[in-house]
Amino acid sequence: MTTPIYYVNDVPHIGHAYTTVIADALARWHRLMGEEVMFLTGTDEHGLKVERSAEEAGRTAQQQADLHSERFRAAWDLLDISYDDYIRTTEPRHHVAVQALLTKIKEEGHIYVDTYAGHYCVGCEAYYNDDELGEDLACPIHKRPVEWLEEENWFFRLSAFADQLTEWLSNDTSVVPKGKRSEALGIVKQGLDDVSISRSSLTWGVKVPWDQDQVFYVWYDALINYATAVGYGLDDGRFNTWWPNVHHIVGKDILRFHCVYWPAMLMAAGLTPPQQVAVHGYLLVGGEKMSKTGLTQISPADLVGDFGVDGVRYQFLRGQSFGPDSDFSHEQMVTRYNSDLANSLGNLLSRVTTVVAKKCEGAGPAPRPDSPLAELSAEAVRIASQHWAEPNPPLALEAAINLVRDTNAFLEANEPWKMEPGDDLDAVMGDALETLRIVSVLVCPAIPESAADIWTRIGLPGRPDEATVPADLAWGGYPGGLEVAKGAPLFPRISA
Ligand code: ME8
Repeated sequence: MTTPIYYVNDVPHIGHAYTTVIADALARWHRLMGEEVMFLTGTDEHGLKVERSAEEAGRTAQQQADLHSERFRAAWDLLDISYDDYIRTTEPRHHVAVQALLTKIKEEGHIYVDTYAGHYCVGCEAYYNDDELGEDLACPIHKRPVEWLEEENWFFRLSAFADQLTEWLSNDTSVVPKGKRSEALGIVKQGLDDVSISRSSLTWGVKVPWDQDQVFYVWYDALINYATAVGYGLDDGRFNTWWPNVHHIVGKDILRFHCVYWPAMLMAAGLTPPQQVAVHGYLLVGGEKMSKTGLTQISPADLVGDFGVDGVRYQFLRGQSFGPDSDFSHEQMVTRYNSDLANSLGNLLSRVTTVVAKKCEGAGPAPRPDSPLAELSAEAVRIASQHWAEPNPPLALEAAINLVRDTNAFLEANEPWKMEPGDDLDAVMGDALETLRIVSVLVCPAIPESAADIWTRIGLPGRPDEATVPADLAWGGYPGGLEVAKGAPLFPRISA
């Protein structure tokens, strides 16, 4: 499971955090499923953009990379990102892999030398055709004029892979959601030009092993990070145990690189393309894409101060649809937090723990095998599991929160707070405790610490992320007789 590797020309913002939290939740879901997961993130440290930003800041490129790479890592540590490896493209292992993979592609006859001239956007680190540019030759993403670049470069014969790419893209799990797969197919159908993969005007990069005057163009170095991290060029045995079972999570701005160039490079090297590329839309702030070069920067740490780590994670996973662009605002975050976390999940936990303390002497009763909640729970598990796997986190979480709402409605209908021991009190409370147990597992990829807190408060040993799915999601797992603790509100309401 991978995130893009982020450029070290600036600090992490919530657009990066959005992708990283999604990838983290998916990695956690696959671990729950008992799969062996290697979750990779890191930083993209070469190229003109990084070199220039270092110059502007009065640092060497390496100093710039060291500083910002650590800032990304700190942001991910703050957001409870469970990465197994943090790759930096300036590491020796990565230089080895890039040189090995591109040498292999050259040996296969897919790399040649030619002269390149074209309009280049340093912000995107990409060439554009004239018809892709706006007025005054402005980059469509950065809205700033592009530059003219002309030099002798090494080229990758991308044009030779149109048929193989079309075949790969006709498999409906290769790129998801569907609209993004159609977009990738459209790019291939429009016709593919060969691409320049090296630069002679730059020194901050991985050296072309057969031409000491050139470094690889940053994108052809960056993409290979995914292979580096599982041992390409250094440990074939390890590489072969992981490849091609790779799931990339990326934003739509880099669809072309991940759904066309990267699979073609792999094919050219005789390797299998990725199992899946999942492409999401942009978070928009005030209708504008938030980016490091835009004005609307919001740091993840600011939001954590207001909503807590899990509050922020939940918003990224539940508040935005997966695929289309969507608006992001503080107001919307408050509304979502209060309705799903404070008023639904937090409220359910508080009601259950209060009644068990008052009326069951603090010991949680066991659920009924034929509870009216059993079927609702099975349905929620089925829907959530399907959407976690798709991946579509907002729909997975919607199913889990719907089960919470149903359980709250069940309590309101039964009013256990008015019951006396001997009534159906134990049965009702046992049923509600069981849905809390099941919901903790369903939501733990999204809000791991809060889910663990619920788990502990209802007396269960260990943590929900140690559960085995689907076995532990079957109705009836809450054993009864456990000590239930009433604590402080799990998600205190936030005023707008
Ligand atoms: O492109 N909404 O790095 P980058 C949602 N180094 N996601 C956003 C976003 C927004 N407004 N803004 C950024 C690069 N992102 C290359 C990648 S991979 C081999 C090399 C996220 O630092 C989204 O995932 O510009 C996007 O694809 C990524 O940040 C771009 O990060």
